[in-house]
Amino acid sequence: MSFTTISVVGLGYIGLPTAAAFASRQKQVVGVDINQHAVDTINRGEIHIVEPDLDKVVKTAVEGGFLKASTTPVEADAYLIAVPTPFKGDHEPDMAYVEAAAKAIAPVLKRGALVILESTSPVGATEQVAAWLAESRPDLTFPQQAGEQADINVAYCPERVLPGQVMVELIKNDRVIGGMTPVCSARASELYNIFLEGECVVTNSRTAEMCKLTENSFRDVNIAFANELSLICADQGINVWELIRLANRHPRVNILQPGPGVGGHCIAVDPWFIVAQNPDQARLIRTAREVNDGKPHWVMNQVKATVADCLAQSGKRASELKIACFGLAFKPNIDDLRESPAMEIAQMVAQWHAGETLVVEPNIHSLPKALAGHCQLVTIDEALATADVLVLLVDHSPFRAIDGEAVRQQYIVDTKGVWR
Ligand code: SAJ
Repeated sequence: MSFTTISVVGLGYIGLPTAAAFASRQKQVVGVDINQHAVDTINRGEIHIVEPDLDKVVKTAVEGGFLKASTTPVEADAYLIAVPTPFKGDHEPDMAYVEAAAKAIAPVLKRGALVILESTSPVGATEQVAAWLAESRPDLTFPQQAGEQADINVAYCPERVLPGQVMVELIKNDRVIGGMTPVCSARASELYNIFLEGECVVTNSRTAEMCKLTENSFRDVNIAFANELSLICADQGINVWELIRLANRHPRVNILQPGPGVGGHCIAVDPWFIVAQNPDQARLIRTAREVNDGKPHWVMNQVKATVADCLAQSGKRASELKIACFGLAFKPNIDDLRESPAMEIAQMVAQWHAGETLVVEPNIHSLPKALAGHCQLVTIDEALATADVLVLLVDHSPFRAIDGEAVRQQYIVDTKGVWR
């Protein structure tokens, strides 16, 4: 059976671009979300998240009648579940949204449908989804009961797109397809081939689940190595950026860049899923998380030491001193402040500092609640003209473009090596 109607459950950073990609290939797509505001916004042909080029694709799809949003699931040939999987206080994965999504689509499932889990999940989550569906629909058969003959096919296919480049990577990246049976994988590949230019690489659901967690843990461990080097180099009086540049001239060395810590909703979260399931084996992965999570506190100590130097040299009182934090986003050239180490550091600075804390963030128009009232949002020029201490937290392009001559301050904490 080919796919005419497709339903995407969860219209966030992954679900909405995916729904729009299918709709742009003239499939009838219904996006489902519990957020009424998101549903209304999309049905007006607008978007509620920031991602380059997504607005145009959604507008065309909605105006063409191929994409609509709803708060209630409808019957479809294929379902993609793309809801959040955060972790709980103890770093255990929280599967409540996935469970709710599975239980919401179960009543409208029809024989022959394909269900795909895309959300980053612990190993075994796809089998769990199939179990929840089977529990709600004893009238249908599922792969764990009927194998290749099942009425409903179930697969895990992780998204791997980079925020800021979603519309390109969604189409071009290869896709890992983890069906519960070979038939499930074949049908899932057929579905993605509707818009995919990359290749569908087939495996089973547990390997596909682990593959997604592995990719982000690989990056986390490698960033932790760079962050650990930055601590060691600070103690040894060595410029870590020069060191990494030199080491990377070796043909088999490719060290990533240190920074204020690791942010975003993926790399700082996903490794914990492996740790939670394998606490005794995942020692390196756990330590990497701890190294990266500890970095903002180390940066804060650098700020305190730099301010102490500035006070001693200038003879000013702390209340007379202005500290300017450059950048709040979780990585360069985006406006996303969620899970951002730069935000965490700016908050620590504002709470600790007796004088004024300035913030420069060219990608936002007003300060988030956590900082409003404690800091002032200013332009690059204002900060450079009035601040005593500069703290560079994100390497946004406009910060990189600042002429070295314009930086007259000698008290600088530069977490990205921009003003070295
Ligand atoms: N970072 C460093 N040093 C580096 C590279 C990154 O400190 O050398 C920091 C960034 O500043 C940021 C964090 O790491 O705070 C994460 O940024 P990122 O650009 O590495 O990744 P994300 O979170 O935007 O997207 C990742 C991607 N995963 C990989 O590259 C393995 C993306 O492909 C995934 O789809 C996404 O996670 C996800 O949704 O899982």
